[in-house]
Amino acid sequence: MSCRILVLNGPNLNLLGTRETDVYGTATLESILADVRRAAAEHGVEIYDVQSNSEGELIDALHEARTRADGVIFNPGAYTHYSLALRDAIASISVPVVETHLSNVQAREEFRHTSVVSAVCLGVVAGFGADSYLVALAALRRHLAHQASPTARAD
Ligand code: CA2
Repeated sequence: MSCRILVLNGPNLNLLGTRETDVYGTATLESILADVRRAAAEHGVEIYDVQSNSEGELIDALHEARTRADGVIFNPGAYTHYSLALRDAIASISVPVVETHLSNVQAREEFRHTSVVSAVCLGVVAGFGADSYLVALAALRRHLAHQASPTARAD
C-alpha cells in the first residue's frame, strides 16, 4: 500500500541536539527525519515534513494535510499543553494524527501532564527519544494499511 505521511514539528524542535540533550537527546531534527524517511521507504511510504515555531503555520499544515497526506505524525511541542486552536485543527480534519513526544511528558513537570490534543488524536507515543517518531510511523503505517484493506497484513 503506498501512502504519504506528514511529519509535523512545533516550536523549538528545530533546535534539537543543541541544548537540553539530557532531556531530548543528541539527535538533530534533520537526523530524526532522515531515520523516519529511511524506515518509511522500506515500506513504500512517502514522507514530507514541516517544522514551524508559529501556531498558525502548524494549523495551515494540518489543513493542507487534508488533501496531501494520509496521516500525520505530530509533535506540537509546548503547544501540546494549551493550544485549543491546534486541537480544533486536528479535530477538523479526517486524517489520523499521532501525537508524538521525545520525552515522557507524564514523568515531567505537572504542566506537561495535560495534553489538550490527545483526545482528538488517533494515539500518543512519548518517552522513546528520537525512536518515538519511528514507533509512531510503524503504528500509523499499520493503522493505514488496516484501514485500506482490513484483511491485509501491514508487514
Ligand atoms: O518531549 C517532547 O517532544 C516535547 O513535545 C518537547 C517540547 C516540550 O515543550 C513538550 O512538553 C514535550 C519542547 C521542545 C523544545 O525543544 C528544545 C530543543 C532544543 C533545546 C531546547 C528545547
